[in-house]
Amino acid sequence: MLPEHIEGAVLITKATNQRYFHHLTMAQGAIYLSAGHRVFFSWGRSISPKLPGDPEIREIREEELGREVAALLREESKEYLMVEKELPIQIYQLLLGAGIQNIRIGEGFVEQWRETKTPWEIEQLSEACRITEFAFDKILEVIKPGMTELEVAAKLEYWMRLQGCEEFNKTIVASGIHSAKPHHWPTNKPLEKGDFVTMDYGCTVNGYHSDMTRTIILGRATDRQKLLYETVRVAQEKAREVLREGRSSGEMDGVARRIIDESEFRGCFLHNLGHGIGLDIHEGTGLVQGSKAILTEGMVVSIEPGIYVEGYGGVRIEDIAVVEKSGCSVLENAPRELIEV
Ligand SMILES: [Mn+2]
Repeated sequence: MLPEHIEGAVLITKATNQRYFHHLTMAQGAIYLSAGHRVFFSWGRSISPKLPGDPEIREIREEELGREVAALLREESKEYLMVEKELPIQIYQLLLGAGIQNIRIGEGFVEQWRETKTPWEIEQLSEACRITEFAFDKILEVIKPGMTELEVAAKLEYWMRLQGCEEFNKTIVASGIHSAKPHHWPTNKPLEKGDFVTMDYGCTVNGYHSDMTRTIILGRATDRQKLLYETVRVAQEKAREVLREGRSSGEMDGVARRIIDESEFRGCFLHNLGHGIGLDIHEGTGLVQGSKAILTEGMVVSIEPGIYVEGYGGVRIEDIAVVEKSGCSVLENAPRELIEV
């Protein structure tokens, strides 16, 4: 598991990086990794390993961490301890206090391992996506003019909770002119007939995030609304069709951006096409304008083009997809045709 160039031992303290190894929902501690050891030093709770291959758990008090790590380093004759750049200062002090002198910072090494998802990780992502789509089906049954953006957000979260998700993403519900803001925060504004309603939301299962956006219309769409919607839908579809291993991040962004920029909505796609996703909602390689990063099998990215017209409204359609050798597997398949309710 440890890259060969790491001859020392590694101490993992960042929460999502720890979770990559111990798979526990409620846990506090730090993980020691070396060629010979995988130990989760846990404090505050009595817990047991969750999956085969998870680290051995040693219950300690937080103050004992330095001493425990120093003892393992001595036992294994390791020359140095590699830590993450986000190492909390109180843990740094515990390490120093235990006489550990040779501490090196490893830049994003666990994040690199996390880029390529295992089949188990893809199962967790898929389950989070299933729950997210379930909530979309439910909201379509009840959404109507007069409901507020906050009520829509609360209902989406309610249905995801009942399906057993762990946490929610920051739920965005943006209606009418608010939909022209990619990151609008839901308010008490009542939905009105003729509004675009953009819902960008998701949840976690075993720590793994879904992320989905759908825009619907209340009542009948005007011709301009249809044109705007259709331009985003085609841009998203095109990007899904061409996503595969070997494409560059920037090339992917360009595929969707070109379609929007060749329409009358030129310049209205205000963000990148997508981000990597996993234990963090934004992680790893995304689909970023101008980026030369190459996509490889097992990466998971969002595909989320949008058009935002200030003072008028906007549309975004988002799914997440696993990059494969000769294509991709889209994990969310809620309807993408314009829905008028
Ligand atoms: Mn997203």
